[in-house]
Amino acid sequence: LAMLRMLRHDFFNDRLELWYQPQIELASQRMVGMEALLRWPQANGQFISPAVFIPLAEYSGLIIDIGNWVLEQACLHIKALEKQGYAGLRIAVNVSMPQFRNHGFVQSVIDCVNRYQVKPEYLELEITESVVMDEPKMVIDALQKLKSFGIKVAIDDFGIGFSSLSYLQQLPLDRIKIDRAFIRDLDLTAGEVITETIINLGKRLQLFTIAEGVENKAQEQALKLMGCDEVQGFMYAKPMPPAELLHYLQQQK
Ligand code: G
Ligand code: G
Ligand code: MN
Ligand code: NA
Repeated sequence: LAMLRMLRHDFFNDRLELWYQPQIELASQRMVGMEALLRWPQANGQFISPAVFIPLAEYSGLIIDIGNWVLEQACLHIKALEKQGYAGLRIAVNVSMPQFRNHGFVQSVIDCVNRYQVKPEYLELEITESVVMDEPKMVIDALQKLKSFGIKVAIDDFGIGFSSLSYLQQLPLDRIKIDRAFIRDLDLTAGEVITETIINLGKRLQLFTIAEGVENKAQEQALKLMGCDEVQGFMYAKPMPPAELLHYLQQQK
């Protein structure tokens, strides 16, 4: 648990960073939003992956404080971008199960949006299938409240979990994020069929679709033909700190 102690220490000493990865609308090729991704820098210049420390934070309960900080940073970042002439960009924030379980989660999200006077539709929450399946009723209830306030909801890593498709109708979703495993395998029949099926499912349910992990032109072209709405991946941009993101936006002009 040495790592947890370090994480707690670094978090309370303001050493976690929130980076942003652009999300691009395929039709216009314009950046329309970004995903916020935690980074934990180490003294040696390396980073410990969130895939490693988020589970620790979840198990210890630290994720509640970290999650609130992430939401706050995201709201501050939306406002900062607005002031710099980039209004209308959406920020997607990953939310994990203990945050939903925490009493007052819904209100704390709404308070955060109000405190920073962010348009609620510019904030999107990303939840995974496992969060939904863990406690469907509670999660659906919480999401409905957030949705009626105007906050957007995306289902993350879609297709690799064990969700029942019936929940897709009950969830107040706006967007499906197609897991990058299917995009990686787009050149194989299985990847192609699954990706196309998810995009068509989105169309029938009137949900936007975004493909994760897009790394090359062939994948982009295939997704365009299938009618996918948005893309995110190393081909466009890697996750980057706020100053670098601003630079990226300036170059897009
Ligand atoms: O950025 P990277 O690929 O290293 O992220 C690895 C995992 O960590 C992803 O599944 C991502 O959803 C998760 N993650 C990154 N930032 C956050 C965060 O702020 N909150 C939560 N709950 N998960 C995050
Ligand atoms: O699980 P989630 O979708 O929240 O995780 C997003 C993670 O995917 C981030 O850690 C990010 O670094 C990673 N990622 C983003 N774009 C690409 C990509 O094009 N290829 C690969 N392999 N990973 C990516
Ligand atoms: Mn995500
Ligand atoms: Na994902």
